Amino acid sequence: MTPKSCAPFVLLLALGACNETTDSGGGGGTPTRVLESVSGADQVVAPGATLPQPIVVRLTENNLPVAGQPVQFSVGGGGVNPAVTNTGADGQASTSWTVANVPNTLNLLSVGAPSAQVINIPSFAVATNATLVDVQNNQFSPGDVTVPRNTTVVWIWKSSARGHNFTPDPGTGNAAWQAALVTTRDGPWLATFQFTQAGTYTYSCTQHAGMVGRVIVSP
Ligand SMILES: [Cu+2]
Repeated sequence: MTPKSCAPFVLLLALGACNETTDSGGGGGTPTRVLESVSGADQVVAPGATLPQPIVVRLTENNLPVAGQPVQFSVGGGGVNPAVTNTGADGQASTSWTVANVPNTLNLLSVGAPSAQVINIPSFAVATNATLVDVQNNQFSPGDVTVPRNTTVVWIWKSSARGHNFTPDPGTGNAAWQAALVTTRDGPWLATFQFTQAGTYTYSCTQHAGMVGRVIVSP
């Protein structure tokens, strides 16, 4: 199928546009189907672990399930089982995802199906000795954490997180802490900081009044 934007007299431009369309579609051409995440996104696990819940996606066309289509799951590290499976009568397909053994990382599972745009489903691999803070619902949760020195704190923006930043309060901590700033973004995202010096570290999201947090590092 040729998108309307691919007029023959602007061949180079058209090729670029066509390639983009092809890249984003599982089977090439203009996406006519919708591939969406049903469940299993945003799980937080230990590095190298298999997610406790399967990843479930659904393929639809005009809001009706599309059965018998190959869905392909792929990851940069770790693995999936199965990597390819057909959609069922409900249009759904699922896989089991084992994340790479890399601590404190955001992982993305790429999912494709014929004539549908590729989607990315996130999970988070967090070291068992790290401290987790959720960035959601216009708050850092928990807002206050107290940790021993050398602890790594991991802030997670899940898929539903919208428009939050991470801004160390000016004049607090050291240069590394000030540089830990994360500009305003939607989830999924992940930020980490290892606290090597005792003290109280304060920060906020400048987009939302009262969205503040503290890390108290014991001597
Ligand atoms: Cu915010």
